[in-house]
Amino acid sequence: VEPAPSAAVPQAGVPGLVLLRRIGVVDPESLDDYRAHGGYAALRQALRLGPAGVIREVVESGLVGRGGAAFPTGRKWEATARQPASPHYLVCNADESEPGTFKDRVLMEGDPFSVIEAMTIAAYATGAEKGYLYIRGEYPRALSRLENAIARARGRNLLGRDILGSGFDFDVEIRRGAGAYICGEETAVFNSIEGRRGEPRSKPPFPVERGLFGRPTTINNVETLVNVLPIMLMGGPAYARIGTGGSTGPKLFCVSGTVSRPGVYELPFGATLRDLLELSGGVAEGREIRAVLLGGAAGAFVRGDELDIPLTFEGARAAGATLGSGVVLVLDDTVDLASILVRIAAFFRDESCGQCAPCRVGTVRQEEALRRLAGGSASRRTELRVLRDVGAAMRDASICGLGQTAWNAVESAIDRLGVFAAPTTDTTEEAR
Ligand code: L3W
Ligand code: SF4
Repeated sequence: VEPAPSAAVPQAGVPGLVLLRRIGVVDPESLDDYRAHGGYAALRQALRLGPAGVIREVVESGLVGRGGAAFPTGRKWEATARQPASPHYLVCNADESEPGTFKDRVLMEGDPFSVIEAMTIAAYATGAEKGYLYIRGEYPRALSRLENAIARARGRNLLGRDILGSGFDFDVEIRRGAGAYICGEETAVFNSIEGRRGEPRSKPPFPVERGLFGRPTTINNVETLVNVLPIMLMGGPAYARIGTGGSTGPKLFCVSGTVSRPGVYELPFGATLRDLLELSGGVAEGREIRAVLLGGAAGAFVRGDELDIPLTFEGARAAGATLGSGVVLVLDDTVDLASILVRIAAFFRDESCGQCAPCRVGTVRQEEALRRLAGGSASRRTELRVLRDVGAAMRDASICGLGQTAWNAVESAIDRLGVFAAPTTDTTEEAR
């Protein structure tokens, strides 16, 4: 049974929210209700600004991608818009599969028209007449709400030919993934839509030059696109005043693990990890936070005494972590960290597409070494050396982000949390 979006959004209905403001408030099936709550005012503003004006506002907003890599959205849009080859495509990456990530699901289930409106604005700015929304196969409710939103938008000339009499044509087709994490990698999304095996392509060329069907393509995460609506309504410079100089705007965080109120939270960039954990109720009375996994399986652990880290891209980087797509997995002192590491390693081994050897072999070797360490039967020094060697090979030589980041969380658990550290009383050669 899928929980209602409001159950996953403890802040639902709280005044002052930007991205979550309609969640739990608007009827997600009704275009009239969406419009009554400010829907489609952003598209009208975009049509007034013209494509170049829209891109200018997005550049000035400082918006960067919310899918994990934080690439400047305005630069991406500019780069597609100036490509002479045609047609151009727009792809919304809704294959939300990073373990611990569920923010895009909340947006799609609770405010589906906003995703379609934002895609329309992005297509208008970048010169695309056709958009694809690639959605994770395990999100049936989001799928049906988006299908409904597309049908209703078409019925009111908000999709299709000559949208609102502007001369701009655009329509959206939905494609479903079939359960593979790697199909969320942007070039694997293209292969999957094209009917090929969902494997990443080498980059460059970047999608802005040669993307879907070999054509210039803009691909953005759901949350990235939804941020364009407030940018249109308040203007880029005003949006840029939310957050910090290096990380502008509001951000959705997916809080899970041993907290009392898990769910999706919206905070302006710059709030601290402690602020976020207070909002989500913290850990149970008498328990302590042992670790927080920031950025998901591809991210890094921080310790329970590092909660003053600012939740910004630059703050996370300075602390040797990453915000990734907004995962905040909280682990109290009852959790067996070694078994969590084995699960993370098993996930990467399972999800590797097998195309390149460093990742195909490395993820298997990493899991094996962790299982031996967790079982306590191994030579600690030897296994840690295996892990470091394999981790370096995956990071340096893998084709895509999966292999490049598969060792991040394990490395941070060993180096920062001291998982598998030799007991101080054990002075044998083996332990050292
Ligand atoms: C034009 C250039 N475009 C880069 C574009 C590129 C892409 C974006 C980021 O994601 C992250 C990782 C994990 N001209 C460009 C350019 N671009 N240079 O910018 O590119 P890149 O390659 O840095 O990152 P990526 O491979 O797209 C890797 C995260 O994704 N991740 C997990 C994702 C899971 C979710 C989810 O569940 N919602 O997002 C796994 O690896 O954090 O940082 O568009 O084309 N010169
Ligand atoms: Fe496939 Fe892993 Fe290579 Fe990525 S790094 S292409 S997932 S084998």
